[in-house]
Amino acid sequence: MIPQQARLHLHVPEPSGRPGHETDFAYLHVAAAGAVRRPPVDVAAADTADLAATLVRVLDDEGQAVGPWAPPVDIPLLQRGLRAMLRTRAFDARMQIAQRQKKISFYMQCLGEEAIACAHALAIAPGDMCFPTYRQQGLLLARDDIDLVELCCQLMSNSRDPMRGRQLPVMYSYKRAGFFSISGNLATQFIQAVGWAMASAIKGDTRIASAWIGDGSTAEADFHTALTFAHVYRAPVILNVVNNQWAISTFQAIAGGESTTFAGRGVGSGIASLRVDGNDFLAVLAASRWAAERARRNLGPTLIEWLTYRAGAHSTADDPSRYRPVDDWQRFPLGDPVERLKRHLIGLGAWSDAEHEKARQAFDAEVAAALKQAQTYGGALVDNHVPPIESMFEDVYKDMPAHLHEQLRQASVEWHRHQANPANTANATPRQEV
Ligand SMILES: Cc1ncc(C[n+]2csc(CCOP(=O)(O)OP(=O)(O)O)c2C)c(N)n1
Ligand SMILES: [Mg+2]
Repeated sequence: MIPQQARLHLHVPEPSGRPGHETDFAYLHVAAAGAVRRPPVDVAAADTADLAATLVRVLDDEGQAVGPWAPPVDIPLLQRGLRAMLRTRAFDARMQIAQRQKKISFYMQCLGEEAIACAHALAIAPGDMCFPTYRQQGLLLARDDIDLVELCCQLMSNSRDPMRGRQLPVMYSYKRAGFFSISGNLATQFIQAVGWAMASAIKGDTRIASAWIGDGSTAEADFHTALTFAHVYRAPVILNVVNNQWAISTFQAIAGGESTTFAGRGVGSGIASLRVDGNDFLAVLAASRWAAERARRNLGPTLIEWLTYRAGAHSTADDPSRYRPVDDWQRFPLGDPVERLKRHLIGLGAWSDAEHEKARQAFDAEVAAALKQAQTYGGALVDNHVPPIESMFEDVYKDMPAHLHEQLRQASVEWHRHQANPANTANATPRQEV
């Protein structure tokens, strides 16, 4: 006789908190600062299994740098890092307001995650190529050679938009700053980065790539394909997984972070991997340098899971109070990256509350002035002044093929009809969603 069997069922992960009931953050498995070993850069992938399951941290609760991952003290660099985070935060806050004021159609903040991109920017070298997501604006804002006016023009799709209105707002592209054009299709940039790194090695170059992806997007096949290629060819690439707990309204557990870690994916693919406190500027700096050195010394890829929290909404089209407690970020055990580095620098006697406030105000004024100037160049929502329709068809083929000529002709007729009488296409403002 066949024994009676249990009815089969599936497990559907759920977050431990929901609106109106507090999150239990015990699921994060946070280690103490300084507790995790720092292996030599030529460590075997399999020997990082424990590092992919724990959490590399440097700054303790008192703001002291402790343990083997603490980088050598470099006060000017840390001050630069803190300024970069403050600048990023000021830019985000102002652009969020600009969207609400209908000056720009769409925006995505990186509030709470600033340390990851800002510290990484200071750990890589000129010529290296980052393949970011829309939440690594800190890579640009940490630099002093990126014009904020140009960023604002991109957000406004106006006559000075370097992308000429062809990209969604926030989807910047800066070859000279090692910032690859952002893909709206999640995860595609992960394989592009590995391919770029492989090409760099094939050419016998010295430049490395840095790939970026969110927790949710690791569920895409491109993520796993990228890991296979990176592992097989020991591509000189840093594989960054930003685990900010959420993919719009979907909790990270549903992408596979519940019974294992995202860093664990790397070990399983034969890649040396770390799980790191992404709100700890010093830990991000140290781990990024470690991974960059491995890539530069032909020791192959490194996967780093950065643990952080998306403090703001996913985008201006999202309302997180519908799916998570409103005070979640205040209760997040890894705190605020800006406050933590500020405390550390004050402890070193290299910063003060007054300097902090002065820097904050200066960046706010810098951003406000940039936005104001950008507005003088028009914009899709400011004065309906957008790049000419012809620009949609340019820069694809050296010689435009006949079928595109025909499409351009048809589009031009429509365009000029609309320009003559915009009422024909009233409320044409597109709804942006990413
Ligand atoms: C292939 C693809 N699927 C879905 C989307 C819609 N979408 C945009 S962002 C996003 C969530 C991504 O979450 P995560 O990877 O965790 O990154 P985060 O936004 O948290 O930084 C989704 C589903 C998309 N842009 N591309
Ligand atoms: Mg996410």
